[in-house]
Amino acid sequence: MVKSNRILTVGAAQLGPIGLNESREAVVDRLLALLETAHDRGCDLVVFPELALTTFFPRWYFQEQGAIDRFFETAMPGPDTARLFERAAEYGIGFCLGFAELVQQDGETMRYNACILVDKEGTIVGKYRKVHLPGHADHLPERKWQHLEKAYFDVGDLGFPVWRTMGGIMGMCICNDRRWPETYRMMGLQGVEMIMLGYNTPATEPPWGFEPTHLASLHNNLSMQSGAYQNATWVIGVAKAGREEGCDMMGGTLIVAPTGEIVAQGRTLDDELVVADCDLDACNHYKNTVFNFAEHRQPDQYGLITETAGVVLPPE
Ligand code: CDV
Repeated sequence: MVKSNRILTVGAAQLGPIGLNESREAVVDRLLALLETAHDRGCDLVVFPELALTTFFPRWYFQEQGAIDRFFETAMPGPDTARLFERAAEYGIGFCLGFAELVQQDGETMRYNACILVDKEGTIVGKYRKVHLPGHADHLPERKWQHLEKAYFDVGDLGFPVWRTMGGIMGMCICNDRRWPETYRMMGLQGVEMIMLGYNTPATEPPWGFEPTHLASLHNNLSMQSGAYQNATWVIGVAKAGREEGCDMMGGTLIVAPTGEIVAQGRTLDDELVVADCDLDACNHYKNTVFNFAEHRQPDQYGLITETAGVVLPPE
């Protein structure tokens, strides 16, 4: 058998809690420590979680825009993140980083829950802005924790692109996006071979109401394993975990193979690097057989799919 030369050693860089007032400098120190471990373990690529530079700030209601904007980056790399880019390039490690992005577009200030893909030379090759923003737009004082993503972020405007880099076809999404089959399918239809995603998921109190801890973990795995299998792609899912300012965040960082199997998994609720050798050629088997889209998909027969976002019930 010919050995694949498309093996990427991937480090899923789970983060433990980040305090509300933890400085960017302190957080970047933690990212650099994980990068150092990734270097020692021979990683080609490191994936950091959603909003990896700050606490998960949408859990608080802030009235002043300035109190919200302090969590956003206006440049990438910026003053705090430049050393991450430099060290990663020195090591020849690519990375995916989630952060809050503040940008001027057509004379308007826009705020996105974003992530970037940086190649082994330190160049940003891709950007994704979160499309499926969960939670609510209004302050809900009866809730212990807010989930104000709909208030603090604009809906992502970049779709679900993929990029040819690091020897493969790479894509990204963020947290709640992982629960939606459309996310994976949009990238699957572009031949994606590795989807990188970070998440901040409460262990028991999502915005849709109380759930036993085992369901948070079941739905996390179920979504990523089915997305991987049905699109014959690797999925790297990376948690921000642990008790963050009193809110318990689930861990469960996963590396999922195109078979849908979990090949590596986080064991802690803290900073932890989960490593696996991911053979991009392992995508080929299912892409060429059961999920050969060109041969087996039947878009003409998918008549129930409509242009509206919601459900269209059949006539009574
Ligand atoms: N940050 C997220 O997008 N969190 C959502 C829920 C729990 C609000 C998630 O789907 O995990």
